[in-house]
Amino acid sequence: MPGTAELPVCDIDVFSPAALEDPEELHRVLRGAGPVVYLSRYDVRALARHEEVHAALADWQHFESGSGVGLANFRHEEPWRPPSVLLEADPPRHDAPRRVLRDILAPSALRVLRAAWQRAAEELVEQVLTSGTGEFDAFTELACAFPLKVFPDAVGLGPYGRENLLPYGNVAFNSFGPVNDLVRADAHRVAELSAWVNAQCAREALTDDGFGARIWAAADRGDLTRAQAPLVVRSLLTAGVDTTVHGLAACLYAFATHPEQWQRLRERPELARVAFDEAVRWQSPVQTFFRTATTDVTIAGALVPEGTKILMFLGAANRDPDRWDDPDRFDLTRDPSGHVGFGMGIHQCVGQHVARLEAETLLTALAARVEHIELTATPGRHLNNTLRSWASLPVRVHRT
Ligand code: HEM
Ligand code: OVM
Repeated sequence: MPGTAELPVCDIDVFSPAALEDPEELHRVLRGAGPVVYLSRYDVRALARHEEVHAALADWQHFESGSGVGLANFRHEEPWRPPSVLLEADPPRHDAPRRVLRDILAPSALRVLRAAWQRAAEELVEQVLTSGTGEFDAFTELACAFPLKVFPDAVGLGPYGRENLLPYGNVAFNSFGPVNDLVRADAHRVAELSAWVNAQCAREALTDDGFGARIWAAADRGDLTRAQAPLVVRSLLTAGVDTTVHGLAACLYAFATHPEQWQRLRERPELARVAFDEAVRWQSPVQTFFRTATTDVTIAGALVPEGTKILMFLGAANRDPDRWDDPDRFDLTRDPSGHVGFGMGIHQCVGQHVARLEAETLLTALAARVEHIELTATPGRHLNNTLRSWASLPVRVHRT
């Protein structure tokens, strides 16, 4: 590969089970090696420092998404599904879908959901607290249950097949990595899961009062084409479930392991929002995304040749000691703004207000009812090529 001779080289498989299970040591190695590191295993360059990750994400002119934001280069490889008109598109094609979804998912548009989501959170927490011994799996009972209780209804999905949502997201987030055992394990389900998700994107499959119906109404107005509308619905179903599940799990894990921070939240429940952002910084539920260089471009003096892939380590940037004081500490007194856990620039997470509303309602319902959260066993990780995800979070809670 041209221009790699001068670069620090890392031969670690960054998508190996060991690296995915415990990425922090890898992140230290990558940040320490230099501003641009050559990953020989995948023949790509990588950025792991906050300054370079932030700058590359902000520079869509030189670092495009249209060739795919995974390892696969859409210039040379057939994508596993028609590309996303948001995530995998560049201006000007990105503009119209982005504007439509931005308006539908804006804080002002979500206000009507808050009271119902708050009630749903209170019901769920009451049910978990009264139905057992106070010992339960906070991953399945809270982090999975709550988004699945509120988000599919908000999109306007029908009642059948919702159990496909998490497996489909798992497939989609795995697909940004190499074709490894994680991808092969689900290969037999891809056709069936895709068929279900694609069917839910049709106007007839959606209720007439959800995000999905508003996307179709935008097509009626001519703000989107009729071909784009189902793909924008698909973006919600792909990006909107697993992310919040593992983001909420990150919050619960953070508080279970930082009891003094839980006390702080209980004293000041209005910290729920900053707590969620700090948990997203601290765990980075979405760990990585790629970009592709549109021209020969230099980063910190290192040439990145046109058409080559660059892997951005959001999780490493979010714990860069040159950007954050005591980066490994989960701390509600810090200002986490500037973290890249939701990305940065024109592709920055358009669903972040949805995620924040879920976190805020669930955390305030819990904070009002639970004095302590503690782990009763080591939490289980679920491995995914892109998501820092969970399998279990066994906890004991004490009611107030
Ligand atoms: C984009 C993370 C929740 C929908 C992104 C990106 C990140 C991200 C890092 C940027 C991708 C890039 O730059 O290539 C997260 C995290 C979440 C979350 C950590 C929860 C904790 C959601 C939710 C939705 C959503 C709830 C839908 C309601 C999207 C969409 C994009 C996106 C459609 C593409 C935006 C574009 O390309 O313009 N998200 N997300 N996300 N997210 Fe999220
Ligand atoms: C999409 C999308 C957006 C963000 C993340 C993502 C699977 C997908 O537009 O389909 O991950």
